Amino acid sequence: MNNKKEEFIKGLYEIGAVRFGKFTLKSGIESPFYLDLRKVISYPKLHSLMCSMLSDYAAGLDFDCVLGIPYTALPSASIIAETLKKPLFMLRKEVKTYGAGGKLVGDPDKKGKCLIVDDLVTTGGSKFETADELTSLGFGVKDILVVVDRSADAVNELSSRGLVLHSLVSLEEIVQYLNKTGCLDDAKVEEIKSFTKTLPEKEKALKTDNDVESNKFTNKLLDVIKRKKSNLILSLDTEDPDEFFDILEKTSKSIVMVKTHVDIIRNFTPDFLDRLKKLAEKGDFLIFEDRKFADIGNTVKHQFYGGVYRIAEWADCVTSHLIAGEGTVKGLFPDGEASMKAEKPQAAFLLARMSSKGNLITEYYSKKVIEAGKDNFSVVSGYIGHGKDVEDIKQYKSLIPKGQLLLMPGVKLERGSDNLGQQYLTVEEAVTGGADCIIVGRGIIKAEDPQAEAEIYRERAWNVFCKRGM
Ligand code: 5BU
Repeated sequence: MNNKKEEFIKGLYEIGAVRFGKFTLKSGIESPFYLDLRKVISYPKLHSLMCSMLSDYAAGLDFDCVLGIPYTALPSASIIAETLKKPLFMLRKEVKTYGAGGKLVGDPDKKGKCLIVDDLVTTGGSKFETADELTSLGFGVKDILVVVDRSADAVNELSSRGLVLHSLVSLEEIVQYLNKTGCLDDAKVEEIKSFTKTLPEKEKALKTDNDVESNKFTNKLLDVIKRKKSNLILSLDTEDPDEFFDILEKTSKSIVMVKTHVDIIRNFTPDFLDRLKKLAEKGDFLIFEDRKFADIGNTVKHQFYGGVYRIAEWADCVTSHLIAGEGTVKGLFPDGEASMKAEKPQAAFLLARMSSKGNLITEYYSKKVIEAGKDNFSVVSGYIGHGKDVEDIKQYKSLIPKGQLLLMPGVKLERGSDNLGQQYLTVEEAVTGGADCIIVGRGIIKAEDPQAEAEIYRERAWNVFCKRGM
């Protein structure tokens, strides 16, 4: 260990940024040590030593700009940027509701490969979040530089998602040095060692305990998502049955569901449904009829089970408004939970927000839909939603109960709109914000090669989804 490192560890110990005893972590796990670097900025000599070590390390990395994760790392990031003459950026913690721009502070024209700086790494969670946000804003992200790596396995966790973690000192080095200098006895060193060894298991157990329940249809859909490594729902909006099957056959490998508007199909015959069902089985995808039910329960019941289309006989799930109240969902699934016990579980997705410009849905209405969906958890698998930007979607997603899903239409590779009010977010914005599946229509079916295009959408959504986690 070099002198600078030893001096730095000694400094951390002296100001009480490293302590030993019994501490309860945020996760509820009891830890034999405590690390808190927030104090360092109040000790100019120690802070300047830390920043010079960070700048020396960063000088060996390849990056165009620097960003510190708020708040502790903001002063160090600005000193690194100043020392190495690189542009500095910040991401606001809070959402700005007025004026121009979103969460990014800095000149967007200066963005490039960004070095993320932070004080500690514990699980890597906040680093993934920041990396995703920066990527969705058009930055390149590879290197993350932290002062102390106190994690069990963050280097590998991060590298499995394409990120490289660098740290000035590890917990092991801190313990080693303090043991050598007589600040820490051997018994305590052993206690810390065995604590860090068993930490990943403890964290995993905690995660499993908290695993959320979903209804039977949601579980079925999640299984297809995992099996096919896809979050793509194809919206096959064509009137021509031949074109419908031609595109569906070509794209079936890449999708988890096909979304139909069965009432737009020309020459609709029972034959159409036979072909569709067979193809769904062969291609391992589900059928999603975007019927947008909206009437009183009794009428909806006839519309779902009867008429020409007999939707209940072939659709795995459907969309529904809630403008007429919960009666609509009761009309769709009069047996409530019992309908999930059927061999083929079926469910509804409620329209809590829409993608079209000027739609009349208010925040109040949207919240009420989610509340009612929560009360009908056994037959409501989630919601259709959209948003202005990543932050807006994140806020909306936070209202959705765990175990229910957010499906998002109005998605393309680039932002934009059509001339009838449809508004498009990018795949990255949708999934980073919290969409569990994206619904794509014209982006794929009007492409020159729908098969290749579907694969592009699948891959882009899946990559972000894996980085983000459920
Ligand atoms: P597009 O071609 O990707 O724009 O098609 C989007 C599909 O999603 C289309 O079938 C719409 O009916 C559907 N949709 C939507 O675009 N926006 C919404 O808010 C809802 C459904 Br709900």
